[in-house]
Amino acid sequence: MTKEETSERKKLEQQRRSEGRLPPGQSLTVKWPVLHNGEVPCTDLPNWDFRVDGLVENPARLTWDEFNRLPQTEVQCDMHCVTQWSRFDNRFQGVLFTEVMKLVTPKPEARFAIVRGEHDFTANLPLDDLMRPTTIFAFRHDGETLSPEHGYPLRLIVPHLYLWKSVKWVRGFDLAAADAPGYWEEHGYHMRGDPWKEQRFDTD
Ligand SMILES: Nc1nc2c(c(=O)[nH]1)N[C@H]1C(S)=C(S)[C@@H](COP(=O)(O)O)O[C@H]1N2
Ligand SMILES: [Mo]
Repeated sequence: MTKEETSERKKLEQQRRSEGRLPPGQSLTVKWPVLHNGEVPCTDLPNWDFRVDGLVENPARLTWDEFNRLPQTEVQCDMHCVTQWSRFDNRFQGVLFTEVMKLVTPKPEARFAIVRGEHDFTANLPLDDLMRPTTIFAFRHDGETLSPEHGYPLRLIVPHLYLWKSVKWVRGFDLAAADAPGYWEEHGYHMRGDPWKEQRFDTD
């Protein structure tokens, strides 16, 4: 980064901080870093499916074409990563979580979800967090198809929680009555992960 870029970034960071948009312990990034465990999967769309299972009256399975036919919208949001970067004003295009929930009838005791990605990656989230109107299954970022390393063909985005909850290469979710740790939560990360409360590790 040049000196000018650094001072420009610092200025923007100060501005976001004063607007109350930069959570504690975070700094601003303009680039979009890539972080995940394991290899970027190679997706075969004809064999791709999206499943909703667990505590639902009627489990759902959608093919790629069926998922694409669900109503789509755009969410503008900031992203906060536990590795201390925040990226502002992202536009994600896709299907809201609430839209997918219209396809199933959750049982009354369903309060949590385990979201599943390729290679058995999972993240646990309270259903209330997923039901926010900004939680989206995204196909595109800023109008462009998601790149493979950011989650192509489909990625969950939960803007108000740390980004490890935003499962890349997402393939579905299971509803549950009790909270159970997902992949990073098994490795010491927080069960909820609210950046405004700095819920980084299970000890926070
Ligand atoms: N399927 C899957 N999704 C994942 C991960 C992963 O290992 N596998 N890592 C998470 C973590 S720890 C982070 S910080 C974000 C990073 O997203 P980015 O690479 O698009 O910045 O993806 C999250 N989603
Ligand atoms: Mo992460």
